[in-house]
Amino acid sequence: MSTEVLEQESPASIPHPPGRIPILGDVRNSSPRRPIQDVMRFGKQLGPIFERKIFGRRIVFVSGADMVAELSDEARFAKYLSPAVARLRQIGGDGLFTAYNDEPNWRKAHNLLRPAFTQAAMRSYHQIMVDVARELVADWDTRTTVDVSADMTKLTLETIGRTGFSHPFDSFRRERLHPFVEAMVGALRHAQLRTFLSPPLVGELLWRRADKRNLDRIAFMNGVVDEVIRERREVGHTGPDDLLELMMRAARDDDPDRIDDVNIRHQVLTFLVAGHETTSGALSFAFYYLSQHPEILAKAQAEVDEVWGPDTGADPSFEQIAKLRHVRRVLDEALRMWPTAPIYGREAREDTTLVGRYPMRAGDGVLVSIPSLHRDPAWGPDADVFDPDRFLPARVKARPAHIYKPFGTGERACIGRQFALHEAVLVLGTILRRYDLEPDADYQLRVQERLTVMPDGFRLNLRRRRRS
Ligand code: MNH
Repeated sequence: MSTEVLEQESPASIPHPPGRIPILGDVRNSSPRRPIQDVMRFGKQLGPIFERKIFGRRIVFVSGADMVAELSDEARFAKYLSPAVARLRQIGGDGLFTAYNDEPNWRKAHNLLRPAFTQAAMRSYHQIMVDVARELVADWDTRTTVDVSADMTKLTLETIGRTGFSHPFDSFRRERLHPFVEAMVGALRHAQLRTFLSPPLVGELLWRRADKRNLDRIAFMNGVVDEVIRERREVGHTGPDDLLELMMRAARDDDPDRIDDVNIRHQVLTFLVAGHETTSGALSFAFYYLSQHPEILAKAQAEVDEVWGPDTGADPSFEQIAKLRHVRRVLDEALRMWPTAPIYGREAREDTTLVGRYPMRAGDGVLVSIPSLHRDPAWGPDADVFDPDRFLPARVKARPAHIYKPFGTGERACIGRQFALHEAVLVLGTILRRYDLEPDADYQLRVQERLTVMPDGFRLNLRRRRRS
């Protein structure tokens, strides 16, 4: 199942989309601007495992609950870098997200940064997250209609900037998104198109201009990061440790896990991107589904009122966040419908056979389509329906263990999971306590893709809640 082998014979039992064309492969009925939604559609047609061949490069997609359960076995499988993620090494290098398993900087950075993701660390970020949510509210108080994805992006960039690097991006003082976001979105889109618009369709030469523009974007992002690092060297740091301080101190102290300046830059860039793009999508989808389900919205508002008390301007405490159980289930369910980092790869450590039927050689990789896994028959017949009560503890326990993977799996699973959940529940609670949400009556969900997924053009109409 090597993905780079030309014209390799494929095991007959793995289906592929209809209309395969010699040499070009499975390029019909596919859109390089919406590769995830293509994969979701093919999964529906072809079942829990299928392959796509794009100019001789064969990619196997898996979404069956039984297969994903096996792939979660860390003794047999490890993280595999999909072709799209491998492209992101231009940005993240051997930083945490894009490192190959055998690159020594992964373990070092993982050891160095793990303390920044403990419960105690979350506690130290809480007030910053509250402050950023307040800035969002101050902005929303002046508006009657808001662009949800754009504003969630402002919020999450601000949060990771301040918590991770003590660096504000002044997002709410800008009319437009920070230029860092524009460069990042452009770079993610470029990586997506570069992966799914294959060379014979668009010759290498035709990419020259787009590649050059992309290098400019990356240079711009590097400049933002270098400024953050330079500021730290000059101004120093006070207050609780942030991500940057953990890395800089290790370098100063000759820690065995110290990483060099180039790798620090890769980590900063990785966290600036991974730490906000996916959380903003998750929040945006949660708001979308809440706006579509008035009874779920009302229940969530009632919970916030009860647990946090009415909106008198008092901030929620750290402990009050995790008490919003229903709000948390809304978020879990939004991440089931639209896991915002929708694909992860797994490779075989040794020669093996997946579910006793699909042979894999050591190093062979497959891609898990998380949105398809999240609609596996094991979820029941109504998997396309938004229903937060699926995440009631008894119902979670009644399901197989490995059918919900919005944060990936194993040692390379998301390090920022608790961070994202704390931030997202805090923001949902803050907004639900203060506003009634109404969608534009004729809005139909469109999902835009840039390796991550995000609602496109979704606006909410806000009204301050009236209390009886
Ligand atoms: Mn996050 C890895 C999803 C929020 C930082 N993240 C992953 C993976 C998934 C993922 C899936 C595994 C990818 C793979 O196996 O190739 N992450 C999410 C989602 C959210 C999210 C759905 C929000 C919702 N992630 C965050 C936040 C941060 C973060 C917030 C940082 C503050 N994530 C990472 C890093 C990795 C990662 C770093 C790579 C971890 C590793 O390989 O060691």
